[in-house]
Amino acid sequence: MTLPNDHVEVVSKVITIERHIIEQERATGGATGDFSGLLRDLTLAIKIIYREVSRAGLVDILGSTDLRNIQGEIVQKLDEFANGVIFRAMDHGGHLAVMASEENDEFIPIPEEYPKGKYVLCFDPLDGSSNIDANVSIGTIFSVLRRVTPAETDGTLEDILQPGYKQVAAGYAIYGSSTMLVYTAGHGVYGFTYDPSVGEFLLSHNDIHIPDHKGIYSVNEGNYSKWSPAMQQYIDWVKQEQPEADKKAYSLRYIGSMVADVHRTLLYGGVFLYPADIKSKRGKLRLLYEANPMSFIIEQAGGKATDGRGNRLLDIVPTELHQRTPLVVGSPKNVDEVERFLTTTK
Ligand code: AHM
Ligand code: MG
Repeated sequence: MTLPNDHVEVVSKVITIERHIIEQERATGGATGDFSGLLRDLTLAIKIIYREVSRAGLVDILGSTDLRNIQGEIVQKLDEFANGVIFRAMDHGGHLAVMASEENDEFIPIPEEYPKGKYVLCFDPLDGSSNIDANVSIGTIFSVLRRVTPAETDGTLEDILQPGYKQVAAGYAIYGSSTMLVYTAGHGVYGFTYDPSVGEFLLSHNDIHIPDHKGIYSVNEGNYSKWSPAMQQYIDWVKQEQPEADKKAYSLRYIGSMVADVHRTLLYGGVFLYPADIKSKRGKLRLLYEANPMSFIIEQAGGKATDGRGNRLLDIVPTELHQRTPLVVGSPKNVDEVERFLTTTK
């Protein structure tokens, strides 16, 4: 079997994501089936989103929300569609106390008629959706926390505003040349590739480890003039011939779709950055729906995730639902290099 790199183990058995989750739950003890039930519901939502994303070029569902389809019904934008699918797949299973989505201004309560569970789900239903028209990979990102308010009551903002190190699971689906689901429940990172002919996500990337270092940087360099001098100096430095290895300058890879940029970084190594700048003083990406889940995955794969100012992203205590944060994630040595510039250069 050809592997994307030598950091991913060969998988010889056919293992569905559902079976993998159940086995992991058993191996780590305390399995009630609740958590595997939650991820099963979420996997179903992801399959439905995949189906619509893969049809996006065929049917006229792109563009503004007031387009009408052939039946004269109002057509939804794909990110709103994805948001609705996740809500409808997750609201009645009895696993969740409350949800929060990048698409909703307020948190999303579980409807009155359904039981309230012990978990909290934060998600970005379709990240990078501005790229859909160009067939660029986009994705769904999710983060699962344990509730902190009393069992069986309605979940509150307090359940959602927890630091990332409290996550019990996180993952993303990437809708690309193939569709993959990558997740961690705190015991390593596993990747599953969707086989549309059987309708299942099958384990393809067992126990993913990010390379220690790679000469790749990934950032929107169009923001250069708005960055701090320290950030500019780091970027100037990666473009110089490096004293070690093959002496080459770093390669730039930037897709502009976080799921795709982080996925590549996870498999090939390097660093993905979205720093603060003079216009966006707290960066662009959201802590709860983007930074925390990706940081959990990157750390579980042996990487690092910081805000570029010496702070581990997973330690940040959120104060707002849509809080943004500067972000530096990737191979541990690459992140250290960035930190060295950002914390010591004037
Ligand atoms: P979105 O949540 O509105 O899709 O925005 C998030 C996206 C990320 O996927 C990506 O990393 C970033 O925005 C790209 O931003 P920019 O266009 O400024 O480079
Ligand atoms: Mg997003």
